[in-house]
Amino acid sequence: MPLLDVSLSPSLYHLCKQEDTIVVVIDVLRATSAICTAFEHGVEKVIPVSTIEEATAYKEKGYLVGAERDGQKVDGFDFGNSPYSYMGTNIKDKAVVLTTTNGTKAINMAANAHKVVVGAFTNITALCKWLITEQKDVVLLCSGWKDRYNLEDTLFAGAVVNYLQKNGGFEDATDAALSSKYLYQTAKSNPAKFLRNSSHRRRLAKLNLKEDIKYCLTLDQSAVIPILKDNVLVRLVQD
Ligand code: 3SL
Repeated sequence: MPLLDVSLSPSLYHLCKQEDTIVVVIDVLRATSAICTAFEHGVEKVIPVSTIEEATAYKEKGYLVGAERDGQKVDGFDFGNSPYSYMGTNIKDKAVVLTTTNGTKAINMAANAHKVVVGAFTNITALCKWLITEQKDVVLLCSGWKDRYNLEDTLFAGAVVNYLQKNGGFEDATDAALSSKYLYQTAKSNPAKFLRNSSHRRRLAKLNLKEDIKYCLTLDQSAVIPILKDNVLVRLVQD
């Protein structure tokens, strides 16, 4: 029977089973939501890089590059990390390079797992249905904030655990997975209200990014699941 686990921060990921495991990388506010949005709007691939130096090298080669640090777009790049930046026709059929404070680092950290996919509230049902068809051990990797726990990624992890346990035969779950599920069950009637005092929601609200938050908490705007192949995110093609 497959096991569900949650890495509540990147600093705990080394304790999770990684071989023969599907890792779902989560950075609800906002990196994984932005990535899902880019695929929904036709991007061909997203190259996640961890540093500004790597992003700069791609920019110099002529790539479209998004770069965010501490919630803000980094000067000199094409995009920041707002999902709204990835809705234009300028990204269609193109490769986009992306570096963000936490999300792209978590994606690269998980690169050696059996499969690495990207999850957000915006693609949650498609993601959960696919995980049920795979019947593999799953680690939900919360990107957190600079190696710290955060509420929104845990909430999403809990929503996935809740769905998989209800619909998918995933009875085995670690305490981290169960506590995420219990958190989600407390919050599910009004996730936005539940997150009102969370640190990153307040950080983004100060930067006038309330519309981004609203968008990132909206369910099922896409059925696309981005998957990592040779260190590049592409659209998962299901049989
Ligand atoms: O940490 C990240 O990767 C970002 O999602 C943070 S922010 O929402 O762009 O501030």
